[in-house]
Amino acid sequence: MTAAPASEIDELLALAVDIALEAGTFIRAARPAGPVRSETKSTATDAVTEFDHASEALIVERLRIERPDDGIVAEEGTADLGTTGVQWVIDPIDGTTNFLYDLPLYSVSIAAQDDEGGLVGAVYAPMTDEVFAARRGGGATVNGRPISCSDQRILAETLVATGFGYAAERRARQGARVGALLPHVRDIRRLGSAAVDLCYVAAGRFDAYYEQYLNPWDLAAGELIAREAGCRTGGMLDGPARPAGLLVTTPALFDPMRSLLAEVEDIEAH
Ligand code: LIP
Repeated sequence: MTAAPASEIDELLALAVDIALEAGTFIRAARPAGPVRSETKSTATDAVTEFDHASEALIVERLRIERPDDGIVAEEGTADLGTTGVQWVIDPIDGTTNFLYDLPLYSVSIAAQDDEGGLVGAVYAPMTDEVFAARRGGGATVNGRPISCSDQRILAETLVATGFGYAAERRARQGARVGALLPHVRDIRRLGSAAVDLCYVAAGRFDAYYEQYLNPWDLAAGELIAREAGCRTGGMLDGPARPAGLLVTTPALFDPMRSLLAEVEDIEAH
């Protein structure tokens, strides 16, 4: 497929932002105070609510109207092939556990990709009313204002975000690793939404983020936003950024962080 013209990429970005704002505003308004019912997916703590499904339905309906021949893949089951070479990758609520507990840090993550990777990305965090956005080669913004990663170069002064999988045996190893990492960095944060974590590195609010066992929709928008904000992104221990393992840092921290993660990789969970 030939690369989309700049005008079309601008339209894709405007659409991603508009739909993320609509879906995020909807779930913020629709969520009742107090507990909400949920079902479980991969484990008893991997929750999904009626609001995840409603957000995905709203997003998919908008995309099918505005971009009927594009592909769509979304967390709660939408999988349309498409014919244009543009594929939308959607997390209707990233940070579902936070949403379930009425905690403020959840987001709607919408990305469009082509055969070269990320084209546009939009992440809207409704409770902080911040929409992070980027287009390939066009830089990154929050609420329309340019953002860039921090200039942190010192590992011992690095604020690191991470997250954990839903399976107990994975969490045991992930907990051992973060414990081994802690004495070597400033501090750790675990906010509960990979998309928000990635955007916070992009905005200089974190210096680094790593996580394993994600899904494509967790990072599709945020990884592009981080790269366009000047971050370096890649696999947690090697290779390219991917759901199985992801590391995003300021340019100076990437190699030291990857080396540190490799050192603590062999920590056995006790
Ligand atoms: C979540 C990620 C988070 C990770 C959680 C979960 P979800 O996505 O955003 O970073 O630590 O385990 O995968 O399930 O809320 O869409």
